[in-house]
Amino acid sequence: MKEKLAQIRDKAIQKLNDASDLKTLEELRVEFLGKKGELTGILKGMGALSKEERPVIGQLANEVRADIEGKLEAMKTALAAKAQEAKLKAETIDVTMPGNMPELGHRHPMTQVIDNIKNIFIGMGYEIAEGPEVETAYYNFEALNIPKDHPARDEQDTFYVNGIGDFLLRTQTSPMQVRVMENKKPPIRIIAPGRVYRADEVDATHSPIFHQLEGLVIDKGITMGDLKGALAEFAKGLFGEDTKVRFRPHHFPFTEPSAEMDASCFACGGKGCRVCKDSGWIEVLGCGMVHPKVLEMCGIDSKVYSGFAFGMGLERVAMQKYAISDLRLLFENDTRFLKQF
Ligand code: 2NM
Repeated sequence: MKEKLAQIRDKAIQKLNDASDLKTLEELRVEFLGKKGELTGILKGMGALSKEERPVIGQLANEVRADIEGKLEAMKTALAAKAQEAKLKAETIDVTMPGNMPELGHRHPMTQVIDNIKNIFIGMGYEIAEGPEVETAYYNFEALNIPKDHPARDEQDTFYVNGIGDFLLRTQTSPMQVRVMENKKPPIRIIAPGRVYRADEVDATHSPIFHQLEGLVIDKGITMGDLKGALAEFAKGLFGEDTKVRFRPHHFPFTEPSAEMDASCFACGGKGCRVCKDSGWIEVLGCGMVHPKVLEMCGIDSKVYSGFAFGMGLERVAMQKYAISDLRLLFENDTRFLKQF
């Protein structure tokens, strides 16, 4: 019987040692310590033993049971530790791996151009005026000395808002300047950037919606010299310190005299290249001395005050500056295009 117990212990310890997972350990527990196990069988047969043998075998059986239980617990702990270690190893994170860089957005090229121009004028002491995109014919045309029969007023060129009086989508930002002249006593020094609308067919250089920036300076004794000085300074800010400007006579209903300003080509310095179509110059803006009629209509005494005004299309500036060949790209918001600026 002693031998039998020793065999059971050796066999159990051996098998437990070989166990590789918790499920096997449980099967072994049932096999050796369970109700139908060998050890229980021996304890049940103890009744047949002599009075002397019984305590000896009983004690030995208890020792064997304790040894198996002890081994079982030790194996359980060891296997659990092994499983934990394997799990940690599988989940190891390589902190030296390069991360996924989040893509950074940036300002739209139009916004960059607008901010750039705003900053140049802010640096020269101008304030920024903004106003409604839905305007009245009075502010958009009448007050700017654009007569009733002027082609710009035609429905083919202007979006009228049907059914509510003479409302329209502003075709220029000048109505904003009219509002400022009506409400503020000179000196006035403002720029008015914003969206404007014209009933144009879409092509590489036209869009029914585009951005304009106009400027206005009114004070006592403002002359064409002030206009030229301010706009030459602006051209340097936009295209670089070496930029030269020239003025060509032009006509606008709201200014007299009127001119268009060219800047020496920033790409070739005036020698002629693809950007300036070999002329050495690029057209930048329209300008002029504010017409006395406009001043009077806005409540400013044209005998005391004079001023200059100018206006430019911002898509065109962006297209020149960034060498963009098709204006539509600026409205489509294709990130493959926008990423480049
Ligand atoms: C231009 C060209 C020349 C202009 C005139 C005025 C106002 F309100 F003072 F009469 N605002 N903007 C102006 C002058 C705009 O754009 C090509």
